[in-house]
Amino acid sequence: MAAGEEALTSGEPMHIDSITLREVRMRLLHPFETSFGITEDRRIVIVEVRDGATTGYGEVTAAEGPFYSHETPETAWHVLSDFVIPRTVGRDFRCAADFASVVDGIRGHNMAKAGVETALWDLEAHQAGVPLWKLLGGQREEIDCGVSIGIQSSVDQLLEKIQTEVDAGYRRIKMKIKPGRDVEDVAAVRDAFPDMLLMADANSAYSLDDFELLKKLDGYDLMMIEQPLHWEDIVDHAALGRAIRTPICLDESIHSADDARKAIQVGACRIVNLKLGRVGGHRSARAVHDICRERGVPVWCGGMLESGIGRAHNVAMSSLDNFTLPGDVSASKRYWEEDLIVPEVEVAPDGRIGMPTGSGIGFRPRVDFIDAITHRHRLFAP
Ligand code: OSB
Ligand code: MG
Repeated sequence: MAAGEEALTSGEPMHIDSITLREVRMRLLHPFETSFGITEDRRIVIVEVRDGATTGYGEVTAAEGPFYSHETPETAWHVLSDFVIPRTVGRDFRCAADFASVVDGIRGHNMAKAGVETALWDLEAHQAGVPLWKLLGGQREEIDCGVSIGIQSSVDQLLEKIQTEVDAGYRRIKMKIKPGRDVEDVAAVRDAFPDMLLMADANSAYSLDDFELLKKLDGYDLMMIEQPLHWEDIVDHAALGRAIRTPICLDESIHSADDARKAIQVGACRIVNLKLGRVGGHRSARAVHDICRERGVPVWCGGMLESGIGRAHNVAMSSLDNFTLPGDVSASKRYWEEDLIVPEVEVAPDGRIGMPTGSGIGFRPRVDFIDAITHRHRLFAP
C-alpha cells in the first residue's frame, strides 16, 4: 500500500461469496442531448457483491452506445463476465482498494471495473459500519450542486429550463454545446442570466480549426469550457489553453491520475471533471483528486445520467476536500419517475446535498423494484 492510503482501509477483510449482474432499463423523464447524440432510454448494469449476508452495490456508468467512450453496457457485461468477475469472486480482499491490483492486467474498460470496485467499497463500508464518504476520507458534510442541461430545441426552451433549475436552487449551470448551437446560445443565456455561474460542455465536438469560434466564448465569462477538443487529446487542449482566457476543464481525456498529472503538466487543463466510471472507481478517483490538489487544480464531480446507485457513489466521492466546485450531482427527480434507492437523492432549496449518515452508500437499493425492471441477470458464485 502506498504511503497516505491508510485511510482507505477499514481493517475488515472481505470474502466475495457471489457477484450478481443485473441490466435494468430506465426511461429518462426528459431526453438528454449532447454533441454526440440523444439519450432517452438508459440501460444500466448494476453490480451486487455479497459477503455472507452483507451486500454492496455499484453501477456501470457506460452510455448506451460507444459515443462518449468505447464502453457500452454490452462491452461491460462481456468484460465483467469473462475477465473481471472470474478474478474477483471467491476471493478475499483486505480492502476495496486492493481490487485495482487484481484487474491491473485488463487494459481499459474502466467503467466496467468501476461497477465492481465501487460495489466493493460499499460492502467494505457496510462491514465497518461507517458511511462510505467517511471511509473514503471525505470531509465535506454538504456539497454544492449544479445541473447539466442538454441541447434544447430552441433558445427560449433553454432559457426556460435554466430558469427552472435556478429556481430549484442549483448553484451552477452547465450547458451542452455543439457546432451550430454554441456562441449564440451561450450569448443568449449570459444575457438573460448575467451573474449566474455558467459553463459549457462540448463533448469533443471541435478541433483547433474552430479556434476563432472557441475564442469568441471568452466573451461570456464562463467558469470553464469542458472538453472542447478530441476525446483523447491533451496536446491540442494545451495549445488552446494558451490562447484563450476561459479555463479548460478536461472530462473524456482523463482516465487516471497519470493522465491528470500529464495534462496539468503541459497546461491542457486548469480544472478536472472527475467521474468514477471513467477513471475506474473510488481508489483511482482519489488518486486523481490528490494529484490535482497537490497542483492547485480544483475538481468537480461529473455525471453520466446515473441511477441512484451511481449517484450515491458520486455524492460520497464529492465529500473529498478538493471538490471545490459544484458538481453535476443533482436530484433523482430530475432524471427519473422512480429511482432505484430510498431515500432518493434530494437537493435542498439552497442547492446542496447533505452527506448521508447510514453505513455504505447510505441509500438503500429497492431490490424489488430493481428486479421488476431487470432485463437480464447473471449470478456468479465459485
Ligand atoms: O460529458 O458530462 C458529460 C451525460 C452523459 C455523458 C456525458 C456527460 C453527461 C452529462 C450529464 O453532462 C451529467 C448528469 O446530469 O448526469
Ligand atoms: Mg463532459
